[in-house]
Amino acid sequence: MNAEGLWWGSVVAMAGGVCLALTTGSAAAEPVPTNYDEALVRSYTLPDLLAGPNQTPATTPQQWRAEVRPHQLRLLEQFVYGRRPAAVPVVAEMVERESAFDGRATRVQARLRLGNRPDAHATEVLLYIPTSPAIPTSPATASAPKKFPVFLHLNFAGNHAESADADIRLPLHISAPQATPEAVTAAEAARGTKAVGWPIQKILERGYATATATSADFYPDNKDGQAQSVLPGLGYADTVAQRAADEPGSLGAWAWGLSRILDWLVTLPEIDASRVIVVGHSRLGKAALWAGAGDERFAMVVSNNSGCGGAALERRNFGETVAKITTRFPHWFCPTLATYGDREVDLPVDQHTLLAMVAPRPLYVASAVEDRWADPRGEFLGAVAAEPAWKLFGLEGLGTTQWPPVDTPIGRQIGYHLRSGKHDLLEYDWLRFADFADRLLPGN
Ligand code: GTR
Repeated sequence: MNAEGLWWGSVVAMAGGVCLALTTGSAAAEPVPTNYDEALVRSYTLPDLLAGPNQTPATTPQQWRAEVRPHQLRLLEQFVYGRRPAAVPVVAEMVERESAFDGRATRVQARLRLGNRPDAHATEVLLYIPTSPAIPTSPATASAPKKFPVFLHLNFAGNHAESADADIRLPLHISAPQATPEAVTAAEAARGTKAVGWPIQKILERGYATATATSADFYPDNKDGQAQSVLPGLGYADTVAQRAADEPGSLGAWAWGLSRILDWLVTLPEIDASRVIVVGHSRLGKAALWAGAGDERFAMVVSNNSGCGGAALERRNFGETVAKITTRFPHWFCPTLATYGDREVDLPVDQHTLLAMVAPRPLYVASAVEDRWADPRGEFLGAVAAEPAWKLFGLEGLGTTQWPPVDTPIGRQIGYHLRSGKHDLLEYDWLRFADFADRLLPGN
């Protein structure tokens, strides 16, 4: 991806190195080159993620839960992601339930109306559930279906793009009456184009159900998407520009949507409500982390290449920065974050704070060695810095401060791998998530 830069304002040389003080200048200035040199990463001190509202650090899980975690979560709302919208009733319509993959799975397509109003927003979820063992283990269990853990992720381009299966329904905004014939034709042409990022049968073979919905059902990913998003109906502004400083944007809407899908998943007899794992890639990895931070019903949280505003520490001036991301994507975060574009060091949080909101649940952070824009070392260091939250519970996080070799998964309660290759979500990643979940979320 081409990184649009910030405009040169000034460069301030400081003792011990060069600290690039980037300020937004006139449009005439040249874009600031993105820093990919570790030697230019400024030294920084991270905010104490154990500090409560009175700055006294938590020393017990009880203090964490009662005071510190709520305080840190409020800071993340106020300075980064915006207030978390309230839940609404989810009204589910089972559109289709069919056998799939030669009987090895059941495919479910369900339409979830997000609220009681007939004209409320809706999303369509595509879910695959492994077929229960043919022979019940005992008469007692013969009637009760096996309950499966489930991976849940939002997708970029529609459920139909995630698999070549011709029976997968087009996104709601494409199947709507106002959709143009060209849009329908384009959507049909997109069938299966993202399938490499969702190895459904491999996930099913590992004993996991797997579900997805398109992020556009909650917030179309563009700076003018607010009006068509779920946010106005939840009491927020109609446009990005009209938002109050701590109002959510698309990341808040996507995280909210993941929780609404969770509301439905846990009602299904074949799904183990105690083992719903939220997964996200890149911008949707930022959303998955924020969903897992705000909704502790998610048993495990997985960030894949989430980068800036995801797992990567913002105080590092490496790859994408707060100024760059809030300039290119003004609709993603709350407006306040953009005011810290050149002064991340003044934020009362950093991304280790976000990761720590998952504690003591299992957290998996995945990087890719060629994904420099996302700052893979910064994602690893975010996980290292989040460990004190797990330590409060007597648990180890990564268990090391050594960045591992490529393709060498590590970690205890926090898992991590640095995959060879580029910014992507691949079968290798999914199978490491399953390995980690096998260990951390063993079934009954
Ligand atoms: C980039 C953005 C990244 C990441 C990525 C993605 O344009 O700068 O933060 O979110 O998109 O979502 O693929």
